[in-house]
Amino acid sequence: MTDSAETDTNPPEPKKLKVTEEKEEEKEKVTEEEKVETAKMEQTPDNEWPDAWIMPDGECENQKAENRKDPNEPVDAAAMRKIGINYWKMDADAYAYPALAVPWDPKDAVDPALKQLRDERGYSYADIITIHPEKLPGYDEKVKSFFEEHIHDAEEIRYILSGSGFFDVRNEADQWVRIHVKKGDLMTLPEGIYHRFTVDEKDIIHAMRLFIGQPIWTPFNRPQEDHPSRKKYVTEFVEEKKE
Ligand code: KMT
Repeated sequence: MTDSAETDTNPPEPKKLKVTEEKEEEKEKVTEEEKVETAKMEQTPDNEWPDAWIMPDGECENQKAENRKDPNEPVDAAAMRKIGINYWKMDADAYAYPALAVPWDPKDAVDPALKQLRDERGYSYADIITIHPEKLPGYDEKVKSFFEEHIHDAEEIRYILSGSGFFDVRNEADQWVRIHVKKGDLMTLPEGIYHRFTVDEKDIIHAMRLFIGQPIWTPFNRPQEDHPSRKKYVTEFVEEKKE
């Protein structure tokens, strides 16, 4: 028997085997860690999405009131997702934010969940707004203009730090869906969706507004059927989702 044959048939030394096993374990551990790092931040389970309902047809007398139908017609998370809404419940109690900061660099985010969303979705700008008669110059005109039906040529991202308000979005049947946002709600509206915003009767909301790149706040008031962002929205969420 040659030396090499002897080596081939000999069982591997226990020490070496242990080293190999440890390496394998290490490899598995790294892969698991990598998986955690690359896992996308899951949206919040359906039963924790904000309360939403169909509004009655026609103008509303008081935009800050709930404006529900009688009987109420609730809108669930699946229906909101279908028209392009994304939603994450955040921990707004654990971190403090100023009442007003323009701009606020999302690189300064200390909340790991906010950091993850920022990195995954490319948010590179943020500011903080407080809508309240004593905190927002030109409050009355601003509240009126937020409530004009409009679209944007970019995603709208709002993280509610405190207070509450209503985002109204048009569904595929062109009805108003009223979404009651509150502290901890981080919601995105897709580019091109018809929408509007109002504070509720508590008259105060404190929110972070995030943006990919330089912010463009320009609202394009309805009708905007020929606007490229509207066309994109209709193709993606109205025509494709028709059953
Ligand atoms: C805006 O563009 O400033 C708004 O959407 C106002 C509402 S922020 C909760």
